[in-house]
Amino acid sequence: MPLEIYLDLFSQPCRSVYIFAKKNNIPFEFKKITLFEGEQYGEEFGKINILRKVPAIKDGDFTLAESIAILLYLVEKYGTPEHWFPTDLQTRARVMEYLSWQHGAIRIHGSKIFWLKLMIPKVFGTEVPKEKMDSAMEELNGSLQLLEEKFLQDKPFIAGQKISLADLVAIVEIMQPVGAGLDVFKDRPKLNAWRDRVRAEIGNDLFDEAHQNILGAQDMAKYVDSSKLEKLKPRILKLMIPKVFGKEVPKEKMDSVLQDVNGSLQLLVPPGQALHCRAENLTG
Ligand SMILES: N[C@@H](CCC(=O)N[C@@H](CS)C(=O)NCC(=O)O)C(=O)O
Repeated sequence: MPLEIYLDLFSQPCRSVYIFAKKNNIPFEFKKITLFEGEQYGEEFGKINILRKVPAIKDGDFTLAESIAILLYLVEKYGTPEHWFPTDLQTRARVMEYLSWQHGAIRIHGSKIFWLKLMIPKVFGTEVPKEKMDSAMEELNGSLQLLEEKFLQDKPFIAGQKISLADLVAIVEIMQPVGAGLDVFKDRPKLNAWRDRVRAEIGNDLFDEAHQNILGAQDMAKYVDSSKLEKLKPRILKLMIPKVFGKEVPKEKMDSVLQDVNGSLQLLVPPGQALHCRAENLTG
C-alpha cells in the first residue's frame, strides 16, 4: 500500500510536506482534504488524525500528524539527501532551532495577515479596522526581521551553504500573506534573494505548482460560492476569532450563530457596525 499524504495546498505545512515528498521522489498517494469544506471534521479523516488538521500521513497501519514530525519521518525513512537535515550536530541544531521557533512567530503572524487581509473581509463582508491590521503587520515585520537578522544573517540558507528543512518550512509560511496580497519581499532585498535561492533549489515549477492555490486565493475569493462562505462562519467564529483576537467567542453568541448560520454576524451585532465593534461584541 503506498504512503498516503492528506493535504490541502492552501495550508502552509501541507505545502512543505508536499514539496519535500515531490522533490525527493517519494512515492505517495495525494489524499485531498478540502479545509474550506470542513472535510477535516469527517469521520474517515478522524481515523487518520484525531487532531483534525492537515497534513497527516498513513503509512501502512501507521498514522502520523504534525508537519515537522512528518518531514523528519520522511527524512529517515527515505534517506533523503543530507542537506535537508544535516548530520553535523551543530548544523542540525540550527535547523531544529528554526523549526522550533517558527511555530510561534512567522507561522502565527503570517497566517494572521492572511485572515485579516483576505478571509475575514471576504467572509464577513467588511474590512478589518486599521489598528488591528497595523498591529498584525508590526508582528509580522518583527518576525521577518528576526528571520533575516538572527536566522539567515549573511548565509545563503538558514543552516549555511545548503537548503534545509528550515528554509522549506520558512518559505511556505512566508508565502501565506503573499497569497492575501501583501508583498512581504518589497524593500527586503536579503529576503528576496533568499526566496529566489530557495525557489531555485526546490525547482521553479514545483515551487509554483505548490503555491498555485494560495497565490490564486484572492481571485478564488471573488468567485467563491456564498453558501460555502455561510458554512464557514461558525468555524471562523470558533477557530479564527480566538486565534486572531486572542479571546473565545462567548458560548451564547456561538450558539446563536449555529442556530441560524444565514443570519451570522447580523444576529450578534446590529448591521452597520464596524468589525472592531463586532469583534469586541463577539469576544465579549
Ligand atoms: N502544527 C501543525 C499545524 C497543522 C494545521 O494547523 N493545519 C491547519 C491548516 S494550515 C488545519 O488543518 N486546520 C484545520 C482546522 O483547524 O480545522 C503542523 O505543523 O502540521
